[in-house]
Amino acid sequence: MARDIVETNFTDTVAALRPGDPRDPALPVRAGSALTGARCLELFDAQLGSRLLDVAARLLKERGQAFYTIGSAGHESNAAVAAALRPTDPALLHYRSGAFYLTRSAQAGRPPEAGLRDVLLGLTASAEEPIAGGRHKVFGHPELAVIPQTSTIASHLPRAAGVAFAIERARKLGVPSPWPADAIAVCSFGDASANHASALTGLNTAAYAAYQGLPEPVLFVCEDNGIGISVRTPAGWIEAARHPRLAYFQADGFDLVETYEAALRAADHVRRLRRPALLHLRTVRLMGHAGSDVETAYRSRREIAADLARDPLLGTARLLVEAGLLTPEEVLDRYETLRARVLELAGEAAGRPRLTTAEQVMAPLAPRRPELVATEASRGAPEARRGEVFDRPPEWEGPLTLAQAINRTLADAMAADPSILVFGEDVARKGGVYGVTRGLLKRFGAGRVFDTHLDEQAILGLALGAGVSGLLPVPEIQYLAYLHNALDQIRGEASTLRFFSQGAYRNPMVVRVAGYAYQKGFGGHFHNDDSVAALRDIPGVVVASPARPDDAAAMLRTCLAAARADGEVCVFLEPIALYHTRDLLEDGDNGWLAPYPPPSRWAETHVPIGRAREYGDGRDLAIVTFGNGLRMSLRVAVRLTAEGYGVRVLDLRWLSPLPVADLVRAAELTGRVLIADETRRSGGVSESVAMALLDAGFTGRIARVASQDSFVPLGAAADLVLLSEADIEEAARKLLA
Ligand SMILES: Cc1ncc(C[n+]2csc(CCOP(=O)(O)OP(=O)(O)O)c2C)c(N)n1
Ligand SMILES: [Mg+2]
Repeated sequence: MARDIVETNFTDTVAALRPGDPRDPALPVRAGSALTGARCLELFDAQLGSRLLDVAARLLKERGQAFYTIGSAGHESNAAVAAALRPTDPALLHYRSGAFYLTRSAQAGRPPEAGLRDVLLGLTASAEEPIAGGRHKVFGHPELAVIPQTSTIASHLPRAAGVAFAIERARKLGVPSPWPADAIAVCSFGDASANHASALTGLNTAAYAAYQGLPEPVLFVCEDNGIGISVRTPAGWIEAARHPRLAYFQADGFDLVETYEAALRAADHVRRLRRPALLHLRTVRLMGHAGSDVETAYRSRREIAADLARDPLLGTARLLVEAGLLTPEEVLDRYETLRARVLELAGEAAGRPRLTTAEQVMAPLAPRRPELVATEASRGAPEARRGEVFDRPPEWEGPLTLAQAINRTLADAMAADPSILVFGEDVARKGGVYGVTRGLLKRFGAGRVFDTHLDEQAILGLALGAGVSGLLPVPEIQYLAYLHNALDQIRGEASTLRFFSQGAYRNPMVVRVAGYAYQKGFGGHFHNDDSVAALRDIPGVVVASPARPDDAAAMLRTCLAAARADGEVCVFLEPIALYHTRDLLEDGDNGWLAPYPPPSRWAETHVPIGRAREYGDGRDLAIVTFGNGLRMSLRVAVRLTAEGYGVRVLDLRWLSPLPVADLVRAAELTGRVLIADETRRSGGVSESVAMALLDAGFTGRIARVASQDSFVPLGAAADLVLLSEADIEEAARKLLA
């Protein structure tokens, strides 16, 4: 393979270096420095290894054997950042942190070639790659505390702040965590990424925690090469725009000694004071942005040449040659020997097996163990861990409203499991806008029930960090509409972790979301969001939609158990309009209340994921519905039944995965299905329900009523666009006629 200018520049420049007098490798590589010659040599090897992986990636790409090449060339001084940390410090890495990864691999005592092999298998998308198993090229390893990151830039910063928070919180609560008690989180990212809302969330969350005196040991590392794809970052921006409450350290990545010393100072600050810091590492970008990028289209030759002259490999080579630790010939020899070996390993990696079936690809998506979940969900506080005493009589309680049932279930779950945290906006002191978390702060304390600052990305980032750290987060999103500006934290982060780590890392969570419409004239669109489309198509995510108090209690137990047992990511959609509803048919009938069972009855009341609930056994019509639609449909069914029609109502209860077997059964028994869907006509739940019936070969009649493709307006005008009881009744009569 022809050598490109980065390679020839390196070898030509090294050849011209003037060797210094030989020196003892045990001594500082430069007078007075913290880096010994021997350690510098080790880091140089990691730097060379990382560079040669980029060379190999080009070769593999040319041969059509690599599928995602984004290199680390120019950023290799991040090896010194790894060296300043411990291999047990949880790391969330930028896609250019290759030398960091190789250094950590060596630090953990793995053979020198192990890290190289990992990366090459990632490039070639081999099923043998140790973290993503051919699903993506990421830096990650279960034994190196490197949590794999997707390619959505900056989306990992909220989680990083969450991991730092969780290191300390798990220790304080005595909950076992994968991270040592004195660990710090490290999180690297690029300079363009530093502008992203999710980056700002991560930095702000850490600063906000520290400002309140909370321990928040996270080291952010901005690898600043001055450009993002083709767009220059204004000179000095990273320093100018840094968060004023984050301790700031900076280093020139050309100089490995300076980088190591700055990283040591920064890491020491974070570890000792348990406070966040930003390490600003100035780098260059060599070999273009990624894959097929042709830099010359948007950068001048002078700019490219200026970066070449600041190749960090040259910086370290010069250091070693001037210190008399290597001659120029020895540097070149080291380069060539490793080059040949890496290319050899690349050839081997290209021949390793790939993923060959959809089953293989999807295996780690959401491996479910329903029996284990049923056992877990039935385990009440009487067998509580850590000797918690349960202070409740063994009889059924209530009857309770939906809000009370959720509150009661949360309290029982928290009493039984000390790893559960409840947090969000206004959930602690106020007890939630609708009182759902009332009393939890008093009972379980501020360590487990707390108000966050006002940022949904931060709330979910805390959950992501807590989830990978041994805790079981139950964050609340105050209104469904507010989930959407943070949705990537579920879509891109939470849902993908098991997939891209083959289950090595999991972020269990139960995200409670108050949602849906029908708030009788209150609030308008943002308090009456009736769209769940953006949640339902995320592979592996469980979407629970309880309508009645007894279902809410059982389903919440199921979600918590599934999160604990299988690392499940669950979104628990609570219909606001039904929180305090008491009646079903007429005032005072208490038809929407339900008794709350004692733990001894939880096994028999268990609701598995993906099982619907049926009301009635009529053979003329099945009304398929959920949420607010259930109450309206039950009222319609009572009227139709009184007229002699055989009507059954099916509450889906789970919007993902849909209870397809129960649905098809109800359809086949009646031959007529009416879908009563309070979400919007386009992209709403009814589309999937109808298609599930068609997919199953159902040949009977299907009709649907849904809300309009509109936002929900203020006041009584809301009723003009929302699914109504009258809509359901009219459509049902038409089907029955
Ligand atoms: C949220 C998001 N938007 C856009 C992109 C496309 N993208 C990938 S890398 C990149 C530039 C990032 O630049 P920087 O943060 O400076 O990192 P560098 O590549 O320079 O190391 C962009 C825009 C992305 N991956 N994610
Ligand atoms: Mg950049």
